[in-house]
Amino acid sequence: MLIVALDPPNYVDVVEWIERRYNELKDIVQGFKLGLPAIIRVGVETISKIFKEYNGLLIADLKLADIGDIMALTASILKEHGFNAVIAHAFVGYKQAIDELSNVCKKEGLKLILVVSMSHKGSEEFLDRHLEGFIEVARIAGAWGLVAPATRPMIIKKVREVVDSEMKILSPGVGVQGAEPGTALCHGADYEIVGRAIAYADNVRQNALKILEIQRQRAAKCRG
Ligand code: BMP
Repeated sequence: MLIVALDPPNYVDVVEWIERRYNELKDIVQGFKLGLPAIIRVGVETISKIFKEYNGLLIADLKLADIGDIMALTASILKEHGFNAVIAHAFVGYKQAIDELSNVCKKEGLKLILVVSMSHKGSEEFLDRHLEGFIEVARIAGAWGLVAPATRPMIIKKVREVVDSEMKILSPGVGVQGAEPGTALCHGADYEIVGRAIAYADNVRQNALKILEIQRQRAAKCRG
């Protein structure tokens, strides 16, 4: 299961860049994730036009980390513009923060995804010390999914052992950040998030197919 992060580089026509990748990949991946590099450059209005016909996961990755009212307002705006999932940080806590965001997500039919650990080294400095607490926030909030790093698969394993099997685990860090395709899936993730290894390749579709095949082979081995 594959989600492609569309983070357009500088000096490209962003609309054309996103459209091309969307058209080349939409029938073979489960979803797309757009974050600040795409959203601040073309805005949600334009993004909603590009993905108008899309039925897969369309994740707004603004890594929300604010008071509840403002995250809730942001989530409604994103929903109005066609996104069907939003990512927020769990570290802001439940009360007057994730509780309010979660209520709006439920009301609007948005999937709430909470970051419990990250793929870069600095995640060990603060975030990872509170992993259990963040998982608890996600559990109380009834989050749809969690972000946990493909670069440190033992964290995924730990998360999978304690969360409900219904809760999805989405794992970035595959490709450029070093994790091999399929490793996160073998440790309990539901989706691997891949950005540059696909979106920056000369042949985007061919690279995505290659990654899907490696995922398939590795998952077949580890799942027996
Ligand atoms: P790439 O495969 O090009 O490294 O991109 C990874 C994507 O996942 C980026 O959009 C990044 O913002 C996101 N991400 C991450 O790399 N690590 C995390 O812990 C959380 C993320 O959302």
